[in-house]
Amino acid sequence: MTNSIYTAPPSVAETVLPLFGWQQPALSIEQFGSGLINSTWKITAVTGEEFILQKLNMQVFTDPGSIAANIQQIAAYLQQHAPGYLFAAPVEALNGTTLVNIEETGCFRMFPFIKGSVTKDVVATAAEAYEAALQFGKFTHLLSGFDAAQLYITIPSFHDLSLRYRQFLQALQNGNTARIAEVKEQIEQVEQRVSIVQQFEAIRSNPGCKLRVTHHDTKISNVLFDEQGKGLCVIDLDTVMPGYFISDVGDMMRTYLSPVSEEESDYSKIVIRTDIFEAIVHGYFEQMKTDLSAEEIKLFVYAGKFMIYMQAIRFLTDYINDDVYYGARYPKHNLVRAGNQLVLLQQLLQHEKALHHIVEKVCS
Ligand code: GN1
Ligand code: MG
Repeated sequence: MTNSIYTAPPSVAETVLPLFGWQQPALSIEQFGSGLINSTWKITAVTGEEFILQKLNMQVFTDPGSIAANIQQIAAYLQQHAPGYLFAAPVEALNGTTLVNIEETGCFRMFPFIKGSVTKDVVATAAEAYEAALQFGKFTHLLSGFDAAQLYITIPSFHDLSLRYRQFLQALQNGNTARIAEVKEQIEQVEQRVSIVQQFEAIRSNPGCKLRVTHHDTKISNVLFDEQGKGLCVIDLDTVMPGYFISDVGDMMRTYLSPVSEEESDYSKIVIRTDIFEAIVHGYFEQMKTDLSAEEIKLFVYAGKFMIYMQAIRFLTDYINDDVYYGARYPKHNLVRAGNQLVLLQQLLQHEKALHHIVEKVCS
């Protein structure tokens, strides 16, 4: 369930629905999904039709119009070049746009709920990981002829690890001093692994590493499945921007490899499932193998280090900054999340060699 400190009560939805032409109140409004940033509801109309309503977090997405414009460009490209691809386009409001901005309430948009589609919160099987990786690979692959530079940057420097590291150092200067003293050990662990930032810098200046249309939030709940478990498409396109493949592959590794999520406080449950890793490699390569350069393929395992390390830094920085970004449902929430990611990183590093062998095996 969402913890979101930004969650608005369903009555807000009732103010919004008339702006989308609804003449009768919804039959039901339920909170939906587990995102940390936006608020999401599933809404059933009196006709029985179902929709997803979302309130955008405008502290994070300061220019929602840029998201709508990106979605529109992508939808138009896919309609022309991949007409069979299922694309969950947003619904038009009465004012002709896909976003309604209600002063002092927020910015809302709506999507039709795709009938028969199923979402998952955790990766239970290798088959699910394969399907999801194939869908994220397919998304980037289908858009390989689209000029990524045309996309608006919806969150500047979103996956810029060097910037995240600088923000962490800044928090050590200006953050909550009691918390800084409390997390000394975690700070040391982050500092010890700074070579992950240096490797990112090398990637940025390597012409063999290409900027492509990248999803930037490849958790399993952003894939729609059919009732037989086949992947249908990806959703949540708010952070689709030019990026490196390590963002998408890395976030799959971060969120699929362990059977428990970043919320788990019993760190002994954090383990690396190598069969799930192999499935990610198979699924992603199914679509992307010929798009990636030999240099990029060598970075497949680094992708996981990159994303897990960045998420550990982001949670730890937020803890030091009194939880201003992610919010917290209990006092040490972001510290628990940061510690979880640091353990996950340690586990990944222990499996590094074995994971490289899997990539080589799948490639040959
Ligand atoms: C946020 O809102 P959600 O859960 O989809 C965050 C991601 C993090 C994730 C960690 C815009 O995503 O980058 O990986 O939390 N999105 C933004 O759970 O900051
Ligand atoms: Mg998201």
